[in-house]
Amino acid sequence: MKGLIFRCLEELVIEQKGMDLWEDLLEQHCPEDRVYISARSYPDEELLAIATSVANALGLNMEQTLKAFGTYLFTFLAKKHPAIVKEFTSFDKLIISIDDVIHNEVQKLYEEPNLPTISATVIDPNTIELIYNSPRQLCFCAEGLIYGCAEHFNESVTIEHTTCTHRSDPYCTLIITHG
Ligand code: MNH
Ligand code: ZN
Repeated sequence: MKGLIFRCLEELVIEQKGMDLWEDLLEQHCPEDRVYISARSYPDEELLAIATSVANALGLNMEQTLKAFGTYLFTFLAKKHPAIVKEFTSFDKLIISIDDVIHNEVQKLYEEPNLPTISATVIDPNTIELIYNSPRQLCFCAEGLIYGCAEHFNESVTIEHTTCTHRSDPYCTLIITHG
């Protein structure tokens, strides 16, 4: 996972719980003197280990924690890459372009990013079916990103996670109902 993602988690933890907890988490889970550089890659296990401790500190489960993190991550990414997000004038236009446009741009900007495969299909004017597939199984983070995207466009959404690799399905299906 890119340092950028760790930087976002750092910002969230410091904002919610303070610098001392972040320092403790680094000490517990990382090699000495760890500094996250946005464009560099760091082990996925490190992110998961930190996120597990964050869940404990917040008294939430992993699913809730990854959703909350994903929601925060959307705003963070929109701040770091304003030009990419500004291409889109509505929630649904952005969602159906995650793979072809957004993550395609990310491929050009970052060296060997680890991205999920996402395909989104418009079912009707208020419904999008999104298929998420990734060896990292961060589907709850994806859900959070979608909630964050909805907030960005002042839309209200509900998400039904109808298939899930965490329940042994071959991929995750998110049925998104919006505005
Ligand atoms: Mn995107 C990683 C989903 C919008 C840039 N993105 C991820 C991951 C998920 C994801 C899930 C975690 C990796 C994985 O699952 O394998 N991303 C989304 C969704 C939306 C989205 C559902 C919109 C909603 N992503 C965006 C936007 C940007 C962006 C907007 C930037 C402008 N995403 C990234 C980057 C990574 C990432 C950068 C990290 C890649 C890496 O660590 O190697
Ligand atoms: Zn899932």
